[in-house]
Amino acid sequence: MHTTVGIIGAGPAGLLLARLLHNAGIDSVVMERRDRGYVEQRQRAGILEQATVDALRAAGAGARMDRDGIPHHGIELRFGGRAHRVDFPSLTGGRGVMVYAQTEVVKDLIALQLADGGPLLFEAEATGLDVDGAVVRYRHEGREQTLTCEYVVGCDGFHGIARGAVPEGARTTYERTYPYSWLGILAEAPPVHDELIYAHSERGFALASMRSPSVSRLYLQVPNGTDPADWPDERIWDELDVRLGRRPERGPVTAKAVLPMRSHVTEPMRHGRLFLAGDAAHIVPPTGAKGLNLAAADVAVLARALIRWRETGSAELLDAYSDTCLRRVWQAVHFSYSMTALLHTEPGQSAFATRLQLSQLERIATSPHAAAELAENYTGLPLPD
Ligand code: RFL
Ligand code: PHB
Repeated sequence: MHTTVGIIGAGPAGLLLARLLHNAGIDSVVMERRDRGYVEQRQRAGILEQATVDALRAAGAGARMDRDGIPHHGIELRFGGRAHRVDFPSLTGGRGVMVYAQTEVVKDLIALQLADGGPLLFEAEATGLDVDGAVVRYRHEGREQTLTCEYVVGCDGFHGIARGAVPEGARTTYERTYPYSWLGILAEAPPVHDELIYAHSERGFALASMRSPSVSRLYLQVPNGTDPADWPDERIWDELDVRLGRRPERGPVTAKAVLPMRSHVTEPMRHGRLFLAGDAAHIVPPTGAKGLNLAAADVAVLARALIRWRETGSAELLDAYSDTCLRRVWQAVHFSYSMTALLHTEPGQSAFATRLQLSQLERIATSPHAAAELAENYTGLPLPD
């Protein structure tokens, strides 16, 4: 099989790229190692920046998001026994975010791609990559097969094969692991509040998010290596009561998982005819809600570069892809790191460190400049021209 752009991975990055290319008349093949049901049910992010909302609309995938997504204009910070609201529009010149789950984004993009897009192959695992020749070997329907392309895009997430296909001497990795994890639950219970609550507490961080008017998504900071079985539902609700400083309405817990946290960047995001996009190139801790949004920004930049190349023969934007993305990626890495450090309690944290956190939170609550720094980053930095 031959195509113009071979895309490995049908997460948000791969699916959105395929749509943007399809709408510009550029053919692609998407291969995904898991089955459709698995990809559509995988619980992950829930907050879309304005630029992501715009990219989904531009891809023709905005209809259900515009109907069912919940626009949010702020978040609540809780610390030292009080609550402070950060108002996004007044601090950012009118920007906000959209609460619309990654599962729904993925479902919308898959439905469109299967209805009128190029091939989208499930249970098709890329097993090898020839970067110079742009050849992908993959296993599908029990057979080893080969895809040749003009360009290959690794949208295969942190555990994919694309990043490893770049020779070690040609890439640099920057990484940090954090000394805590998140225990995340999905519950059939109305949201705790009409906006997200990010809570600092000496017992650890807590976050109250939502998926719909009847489904809550809630997180607790827990030690690394925590077994979810040690957290029966009652214990989770009791701990949320204490850390959030209010009593969420309780309901059946339908999913429970422990998520480790890391920051990771691989540079450059291109080698020969291979491009890396999304989690394949970078990971951030979820505190700033940036992972999915960075993936969407990468492929918006890449789609524009591929369209320019196809229309004019110029590879100028493709050559600039890695530098263009990395500037914005590092801003998000820094923001996610800062917000994580501000709100979590390290094992054995000193009273001094806790006072510094509280004083920074106080600064955000009292200085429009400090609050604007948070609001601008949270709602998303602009995409490069
Ligand atoms: P994805 O979504 O990981 O998609 C990669 C896809 O590639 C497939 N794949 C392969 N396919 C073919 N051949 C191979 N050899 C392959 N190897 C892998 C995988 O099956 C998968 O379908 O990456 P993408 O598209 O870059 O999107 C990135 C986002 O998914 C990610 O940044 C966020 O979900 C991160 N993240 C969160 N971000 C937030 O902003 N808020 C959150 O609450 C949040 N929760 C999470 C998360 C990431 C998690 N992971 C990766 C452990 C919770 C979890 C559990
Ligand atoms: C979520 O709804 O899953 C979510 C929201 C905000 C975050 C992280 C996760 O910062």
